[in-house]
Amino acid sequence: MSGDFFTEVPGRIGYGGPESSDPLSYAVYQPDREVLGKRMEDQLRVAVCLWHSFNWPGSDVFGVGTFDRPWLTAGQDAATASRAKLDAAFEFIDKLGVPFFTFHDRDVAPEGRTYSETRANLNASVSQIEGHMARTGARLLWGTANLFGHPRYAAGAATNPDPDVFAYAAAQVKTMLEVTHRLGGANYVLWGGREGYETLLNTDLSREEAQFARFLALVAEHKERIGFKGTLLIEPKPQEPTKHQYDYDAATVVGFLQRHDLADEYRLNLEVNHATLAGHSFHHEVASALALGAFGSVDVNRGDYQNGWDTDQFPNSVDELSLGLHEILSAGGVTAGGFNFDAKLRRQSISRTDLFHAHIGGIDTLARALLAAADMVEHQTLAAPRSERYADWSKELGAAILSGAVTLADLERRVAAGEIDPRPRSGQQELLEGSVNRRIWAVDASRERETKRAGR
Ligand code: XUL
Ligand code: CO
Repeated sequence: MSGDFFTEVPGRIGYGGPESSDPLSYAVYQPDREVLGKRMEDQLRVAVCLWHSFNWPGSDVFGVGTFDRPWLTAGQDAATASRAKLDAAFEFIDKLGVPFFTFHDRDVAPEGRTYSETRANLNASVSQIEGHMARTGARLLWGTANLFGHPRYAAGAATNPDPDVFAYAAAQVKTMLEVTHRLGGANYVLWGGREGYETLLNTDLSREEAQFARFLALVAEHKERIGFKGTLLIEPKPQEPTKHQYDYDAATVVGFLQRHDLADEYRLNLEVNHATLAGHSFHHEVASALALGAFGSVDVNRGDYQNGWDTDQFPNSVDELSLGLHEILSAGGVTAGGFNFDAKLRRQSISRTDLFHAHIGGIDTLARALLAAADMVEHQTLAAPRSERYADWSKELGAAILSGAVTLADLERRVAAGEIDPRPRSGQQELLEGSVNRRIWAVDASRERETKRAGR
């Protein structure tokens, strides 16, 4: 297997099973294992993101980079550095054995002195990416444009008070949408990093909303024009970097899209840590997006429950992911979307191999959650009690109310006549919590049996 950056990992990470003592093997993730009629790899469509892992040196607001990322050292020739970065990134993706990757324009090519130079830098990197894709079989889950890093975007991109900035952002997205199309991307993501405000004292909310809607309409038009068949995704996040971001959460984004007649054009890319920042659970955001017909894809990671910011840690809670995955599987699973590891190492995790440990642990957590979720779908653990709970809405009274066949006066008449006399019923929360845990434990037990049978 080619590559000389991650030399401590000689080949592709394989399945070792839960009893394996080799940390450079998967305990759960088995691409070919069948889960609800699909290969595990196709249920999860795992992606590695190029920004946290290859384009971030491990700096924070208090300190400089700590990681061993030679291509990020200052003073090098930009094209050579970019090539080294892509070589290492695709060596990693290939060795990890996952099907997808994701990137921003600026992750793979630096900003030049002029827009044309920037675009030429990007095109050169994209040609190299094509070569890596052909060689390794890696595919693009989504591309996106970085509309938040450069100082020109400090007051927003589409929502900037200066139309010149809107135009610049439009040019950047046009190029990156075309790049995503050229690379056969399954989706294109828009995260409104600075589409929000720092203070209402200088902000005209209605103007910024109109600008943002115009921008999204232009993007959808261009998608049609170039014949890109992937899904356009908006990634909700409530704050950080700005004090308040317009794409606050799933429900806010869908309301915005509906107000501007854009709901058919866009779906959502939900991120676990963004859900918690919005005061929701990941389960809530997934269930809301599905109920609103807007679910698209997932940025999988986790937050820290003591911190109020986006820590973007690798996921390690099966419980947290199982419930969200259960909703997704119940609705038929991901289609064009997938699970993108928008997660980053802690600053002290400085060995090259730490990047493998982080992804292997995260992917195993996700795979384990998938098995638990599939088991709940098969056993109708939540589907059966849910449909039982609403069963009366299919009977005479419920159906008449929903079809509009009765008025308030009709209902009052029947209540007054004593014909309708509701009796409270149990919501059974603790019973259901126990049922979910039983399924999670049952998956553990059956895996233990399998391991014993395999003689491991
Ligand atoms: C920021 C974030 C982004 C988007 C892509 O919190 O999640 O990395 O996923 O721009
Ligand atoms: Co994200």
